[in-house]
Amino acid sequence: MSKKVDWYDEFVNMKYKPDPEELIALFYFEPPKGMTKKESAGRIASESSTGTWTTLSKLPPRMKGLQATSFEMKGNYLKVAYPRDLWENGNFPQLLSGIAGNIFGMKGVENLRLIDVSFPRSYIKHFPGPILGPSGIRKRYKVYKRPLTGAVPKPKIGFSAKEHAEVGYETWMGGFEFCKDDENLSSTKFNNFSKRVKYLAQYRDKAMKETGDIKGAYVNITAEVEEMKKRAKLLHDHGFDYAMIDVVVTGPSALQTMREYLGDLKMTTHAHRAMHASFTRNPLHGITMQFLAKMYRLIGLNQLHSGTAVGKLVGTKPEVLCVADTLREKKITERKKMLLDQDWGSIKPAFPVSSGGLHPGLVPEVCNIYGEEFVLLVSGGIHGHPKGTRAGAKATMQAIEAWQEKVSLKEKAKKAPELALALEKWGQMKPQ
Ligand code: RUB
Ligand code: CA
Repeated sequence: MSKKVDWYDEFVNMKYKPDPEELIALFYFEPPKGMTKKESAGRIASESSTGTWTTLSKLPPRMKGLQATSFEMKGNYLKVAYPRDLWENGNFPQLLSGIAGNIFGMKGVENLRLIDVSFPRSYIKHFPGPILGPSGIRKRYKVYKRPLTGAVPKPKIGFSAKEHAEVGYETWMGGFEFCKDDENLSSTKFNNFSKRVKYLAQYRDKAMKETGDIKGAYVNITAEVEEMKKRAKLLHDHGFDYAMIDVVVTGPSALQTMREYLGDLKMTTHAHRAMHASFTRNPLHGITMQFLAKMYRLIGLNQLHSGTAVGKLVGTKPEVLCVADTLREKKITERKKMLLDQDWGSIKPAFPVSSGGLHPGLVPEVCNIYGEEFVLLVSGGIHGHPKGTRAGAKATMQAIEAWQEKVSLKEKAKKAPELALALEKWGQMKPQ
């Protein structure tokens, strides 16, 4: 009889009852041809914790207690329990290197998707979470009982700093709270970051004076970390309380550093998720958006793009709600195949942000999905208004009012000429 060469079977135990202190991960997985699910499940738990591909001559007794265990399999859904001691306090990159690391590249899986992780309090408490929850942000901006509103000057890149701020001014004057940079705008030859901040501050002050409302901006500081700090400081010096970061491309290590730095300045963050779809979009392989949302809330970002369900980018309504609720709720109860139980303890909530292909005709649908607790971004859908940006923003605010007043857009448009023009152009179209 041949000798046992691997010990993957020691990482599977369907009778195992996890300890409340363990981290529980939910995966979707498919074994490759010729391998059983159990063999594949053993490889997932092994490679993401203490294992290697073959039996070893030396195993100190401690090892047994650090092994992960695949303990529940329902169809292609697998739960794995990870001992708390495997994980360093407050080090999110380390966690990713385990539960979202080598396992995605193993020949022992045909497909693998990390859906969610349930964290014990003892893990969560080493992360700061957002410095302010939505209620704190609402207080700063004095906006209640409706979504906060913002727009990106479009085209998304190409304006000079001054032109950009002028579009921001029109956006603010139309009733929106925020002018937002786009994800690929940082500091370019034609639109220098410092100049943009200077002009935005001037136009913001003018708009505040003329409207009597509080106005802000999500200016994109995305760069190398030390540069991001300088840009955040410049924003702070010009009276801005938000910094925007492209959070997927900069990564959790940079974000943890920036959370500390921005927190000292009492600044909040707007998190753009550009690049997420390269690994969240495939339903069979990769990482879900709700897991990313969980990571960003723990690290302490204040608001995160979470989809529209009706706009130009992929994402179904249940997916959008998984992300929104992960950001907003204090406690989550298991949602089959989508979310695990999670108690957030004292970690504050964050705002979901709905953006991408929206226009006034879609506002009630988006508000029906999210309720009032979110940030609504309408960009092309205001600048493309037949009468321009300011009228487009007004039309969007009128659509929000219609939703609050529970009247149809058509009814509202009778007394709202900007909304009437927007509906004439776009109706309820869903852009692609
Ligand atoms: C929106 C836009 C945002 C995307 C991001 O512009 O450019 O970057 O919404 O997508 P517009 P998501 O309103 O003109 O479509 O929010 O899904 O990450
Ligand atoms: Ca964009």
